[in-house]
Amino acid sequence: MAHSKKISVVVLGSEDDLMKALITIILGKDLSPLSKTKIYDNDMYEVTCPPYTADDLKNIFAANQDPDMSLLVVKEGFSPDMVWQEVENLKRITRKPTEEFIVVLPFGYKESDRYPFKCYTMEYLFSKLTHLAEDRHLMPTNTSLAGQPASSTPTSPSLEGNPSGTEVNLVLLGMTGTGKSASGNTILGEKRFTSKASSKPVTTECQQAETVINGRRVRIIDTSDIFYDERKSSSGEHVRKVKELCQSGPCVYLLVIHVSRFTDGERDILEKLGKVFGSKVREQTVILFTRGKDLEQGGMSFEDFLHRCQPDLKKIVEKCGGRCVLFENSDSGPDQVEKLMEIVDRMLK
Ligand SMILES: Nc1nc2c(ncn2[C@@H]2O[C@H](COP(=O)(O)OP(=O)(O)OP(=O)(O)O)[C@@H](O)[C@H]2O)c(=O)[nH]1
Ligand SMILES: [Mg+2]
Repeated sequence: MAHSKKISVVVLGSEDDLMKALITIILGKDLSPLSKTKIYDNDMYEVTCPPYTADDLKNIFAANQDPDMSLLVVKEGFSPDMVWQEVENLKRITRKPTEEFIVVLPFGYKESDRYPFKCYTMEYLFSKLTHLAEDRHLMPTNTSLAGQPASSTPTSPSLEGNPSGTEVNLVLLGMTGTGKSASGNTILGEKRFTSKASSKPVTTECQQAETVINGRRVRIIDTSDIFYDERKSSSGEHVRKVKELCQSGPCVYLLVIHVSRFTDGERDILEKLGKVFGSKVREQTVILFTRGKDLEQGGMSFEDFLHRCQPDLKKIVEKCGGRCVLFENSDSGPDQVEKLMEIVDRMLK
């Protein structure tokens, strides 16, 4: 075990049972009875759970000037306004900025723009904690948080080299405006990438965000349209960044295509991708069609669409082994992500 500084976490709130449950999961050990004066720890994390009074809060933040994470635990059915007031109160007492306090959403809650405070879903919190520990080289060699195997062996961007089978990089590729960022947000279950209607490219830098789906750590890599202006040196730079991010595990490309707008520029997209990511790219690609509602409104099923679509598009689907999925990002139900992950799981086997 390395001798790096442990990750310090402060757990706040008035819901003792929930706070105890959270700390138990973080540390992987029973804390009975929960004491508010103790520091609980294991090899990676150091958790404090101070009494929820102004004096105690002042003390803990004075003693522990810079905790890595300050979590506010709330219960199911919480009122966003009340929680916001609580965060403001914490800010006032501790003199820390409001972003310092992360509200931990109860299981099953999704992050939403309507919350006026910074919040994490449980899954996102645990992936964040795992990453902090990895960055600080605190992870044991074969286990990570919540018993998931760790994943530090670098591999080339391929489907192989994933001994643990618990992680995957999903790279969103495609032309500008097709819905790459929107699809990334759908997979993440929260709005992390900027997605909007625009006459010029919205995403100009490669970005990443992580989630956990069915126990698998999924890193979403959102890209700009790498072929938008191939003459620019930035195009090569984007490709380099994507390849670098994909070193950490197996990689599946999601080629995003607008279901009712297949353009000339997309006809030879697999060949173009082959040139930059290697000839095996089609074996690693799933076609992700967006705007599923367009088909619904036209009274067409996805199967009909695939059957009747333009021959060039049909060829692309065939070259990718028929692996395709239909998304409607304006109505992001879990089914579409489940279908995608079934395909991804099959590819990784
Ligand atoms: N109705 C509907 N709109 C969508 C869907 N997917 C994307 N959009 C909209 O299409 C527009 C462009 O989406 P983005 O996610 O920004 O597209 P992008 O591929 O990331 O674009 P760049 O970042 O410019 O490369 C936004 O207004 C989205 O809301 C979808 O499935 N249904
Ligand atoms: Mg984008």
